[in-house]
Amino acid sequence: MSLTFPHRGRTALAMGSACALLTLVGCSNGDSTSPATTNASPTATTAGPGGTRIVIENFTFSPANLQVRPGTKVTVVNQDSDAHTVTATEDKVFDTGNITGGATTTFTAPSTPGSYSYLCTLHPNMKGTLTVT
Ligand SMILES: [Cu+2]
Repeated sequence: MSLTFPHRGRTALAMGSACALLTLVGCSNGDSTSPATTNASPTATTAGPGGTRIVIENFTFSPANLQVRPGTKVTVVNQDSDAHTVTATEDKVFDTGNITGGATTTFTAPSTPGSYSYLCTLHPNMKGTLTVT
């Protein structure tokens, strides 16, 4: 049974170094978390062109004049409780149809540059302009 004593000694040493290693690993993990969080910001900025949107609130389109690139997907958020539409005045080159209160929809901007006025067919006094450049 003479082996018992040296074995206990080694175990105590191994545990000591294991604790030191865990501390080091814990520190480096904490550092690597920060750059990952920073990377999320450029991704959100890249989504900008796709994040183009018109908000309808209090029977008003906002912004009243939205500039987009040809073929951009435009999101329309209806924050009113009434239904609204975003309908191009000329030839209905784009038309969301009825957007029920609180709903969100999308339409694709024309591929030809120009200034497109639109209105809400349910409330024709609601007007806006989509400028494609
Ligand atoms: Cu309306």
